[in-house]
Amino acid sequence: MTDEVQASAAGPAPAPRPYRAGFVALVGRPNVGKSTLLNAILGRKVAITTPKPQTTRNLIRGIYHLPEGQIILVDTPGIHRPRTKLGERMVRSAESEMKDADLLWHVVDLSRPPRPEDERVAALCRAVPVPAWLVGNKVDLVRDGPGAAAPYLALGSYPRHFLISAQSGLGLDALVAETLAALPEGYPYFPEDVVTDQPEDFYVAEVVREKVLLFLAQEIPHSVAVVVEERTRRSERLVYIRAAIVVERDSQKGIVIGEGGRMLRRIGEAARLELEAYYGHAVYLDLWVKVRKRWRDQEEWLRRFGFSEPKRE
Ligand SMILES: Nc1nc2c(ncn2[C@@H]2O[C@H](COP(=O)(O)OP(=O)(O)OP(=O)(O)O)[C@@H](O)[C@H]2O)c(=O)[nH]1
Ligand SMILES: [Mg+2]
Repeated sequence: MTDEVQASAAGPAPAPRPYRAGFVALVGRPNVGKSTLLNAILGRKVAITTPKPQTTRNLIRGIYHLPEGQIILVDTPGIHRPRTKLGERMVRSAESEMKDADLLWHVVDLSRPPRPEDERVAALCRAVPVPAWLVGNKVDLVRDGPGAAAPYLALGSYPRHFLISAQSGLGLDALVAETLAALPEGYPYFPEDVVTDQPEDFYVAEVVREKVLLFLAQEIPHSVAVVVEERTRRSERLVYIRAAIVVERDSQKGIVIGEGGRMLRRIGEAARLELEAYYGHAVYLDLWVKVRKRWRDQEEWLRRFGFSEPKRE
């Protein structure tokens, strides 16, 4: 009798929450803040971010671990009208990722009105049988968030929408919590200590490319690839890295090197400092500039630089 009274006073024990796991593709036009959002949720940098459009060129998976589940965030290249084979490949990789996801976040920049590329992304979201949520980013830059989101909501039929700032962190908790609740029940895809699927050399190359994008004028960055040619541990406290900055024309090589080598030193210094923070010890960064004529349109170079043709079904 006493037991019964106690049981009813405490209420029934809550059912254990099921474990959920799934893939969320972050899609949108260039420069809306997809990579910034990925890093903000993970709480560490796995993708480079810059104020220049078409920063991200590859699919980058970041795994967010929670006690009740695992959200695999897939950062994708911004969807744009491509002018090179590289651009075509970037856009195709983003588009093909959409149908494999459990959920799409159509990320938009609330501080700007919709552009044709946003309309294109909205159309792609409608075309796949995967739910798409509108994620209105950069709400820190607007006075009237709902007003800024309205023209974007009119582009498609989004069952949910969120106003967030990847930069300040506003709104991210709700986005993450609701996303987890929408994922299927299942088992973890990745072990708990894995935060990204990117190989170390890729990350190192990306850090160098980020500095190139930040320091060089508009057109050149798009012509640049960075390849790590050697990474050797010289001691417990020192890693040696030799990387090539590949450009498309001799004139660009001169600009990347700069007067008296000044630009290359600036890029190298900034990248080295960041890599030292990443490794937690000294890094010897050896940068070279190479010319591979029109590499962005040459199959062989695209393949060598890691932009293989995405698999077809
Ligand atoms: N004010 C503000 N700026 C932001 C926010 N999120 C991103 N940014 C800035 O927007 C710019 C683009 O950010 P990215 O994360 O590189 O954009 P992206 O969508 O990944 O771009 P692509 O890789 O080119 O497709 C950077 O300068 C960011 O600092 C935000 O919430 N508020
Ligand atoms: Mg990006």
